[in-house]
Amino acid sequence: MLWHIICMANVIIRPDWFLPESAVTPEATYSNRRQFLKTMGLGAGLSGGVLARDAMAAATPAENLKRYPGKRNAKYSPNFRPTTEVWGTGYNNFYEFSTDKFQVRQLVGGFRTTPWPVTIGGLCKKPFKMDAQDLVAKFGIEERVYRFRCVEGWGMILPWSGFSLRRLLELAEPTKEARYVKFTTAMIPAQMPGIARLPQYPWPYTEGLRIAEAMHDLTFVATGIFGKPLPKQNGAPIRLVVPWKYGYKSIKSIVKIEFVRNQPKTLWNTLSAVEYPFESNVDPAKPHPRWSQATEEMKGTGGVRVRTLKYNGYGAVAGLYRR
Ligand SMILES: Nc1nc2c(c(=O)[nH]1)N[C@H]1C(S)=C(S)[C@@H](COP(=O)(O)O)O[C@H]1N2
Ligand SMILES: [Mo]
Repeated sequence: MLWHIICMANVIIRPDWFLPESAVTPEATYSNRRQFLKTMGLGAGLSGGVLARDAMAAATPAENLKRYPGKRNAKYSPNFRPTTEVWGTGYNNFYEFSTDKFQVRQLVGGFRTTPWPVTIGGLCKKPFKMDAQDLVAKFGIEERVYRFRCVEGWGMILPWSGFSLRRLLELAEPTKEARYVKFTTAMIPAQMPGIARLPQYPWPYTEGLRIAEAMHDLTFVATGIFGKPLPKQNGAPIRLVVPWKYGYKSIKSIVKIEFVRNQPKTLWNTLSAVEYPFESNVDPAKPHPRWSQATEEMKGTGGVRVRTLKYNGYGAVAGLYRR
């Protein structure tokens, strides 16, 4: 509490990463602090600027709605024809709800995605906590049309809205000790009926990337798809999209991002390290124990199979793997 007051008095010193109080403080803490200031009789003693900042509301989903669709980033959007929205938002892997891809959409009704505080911490100088809607307001969104490749041998072409993960990570100023980034999905069994059906799984769902992979331009934080905010079945309100890796690396409904020293455990790697190696780059030459990876069925095409490309066609990442 004291820290907040000191901070607020120092209104002149605003580094680049300065964020309005309302944006960095989860709503509960925020209104508590107001109450605290009032009780202490401090509210009136502070400058008008502070009051103005207090009055600033955090971004709401309704306000953010008008940002969609984001401007398409041509660099990352070759002339692909996206998969139909019916497939993209109706055929989903999201085991917290169901292992039946057609069922997920029917089961997300009770899943609440606002408010949605996301914490960014671990080995960094400026850990922070921000609501997903404030992240959208802070970073803005652009659209990128990416190939998407699930390890089960199917693919889609999906128009995502969001921003580069790197921009968010840089805000936290990772230290030199940070070698990996770990991501964690929300675990709310009361709202996620699939969790109880898989009690042997090491929930919550976790994933990870090497820091250089996480900082790559292609690594995307998606907040929307098909020109709209993400539907819950696609991982609302924020999920990762790593287009050159198998789909399970693209973790949904993220609540925590941590800089860590050692390769983090991930849900799939813990269940089967042979089937789900940590790196998991798309590679048609490396068969999976259960699925050949040479080709993929493009969903929404009536069963067309196409040849799978190394790095899912994103050869630009090859430099990350040269030794
Ligand atoms: N939390 C969480 N994230 C997840 C999954 C999951 O079950 N839980 N499934 C993964 C897999 S296997 C795939 S293929 C993609 C599917 O994303 P989509 O439904 O948006 O196409 O999400 C990935 N992210
Ligand atoms: Mo997948």
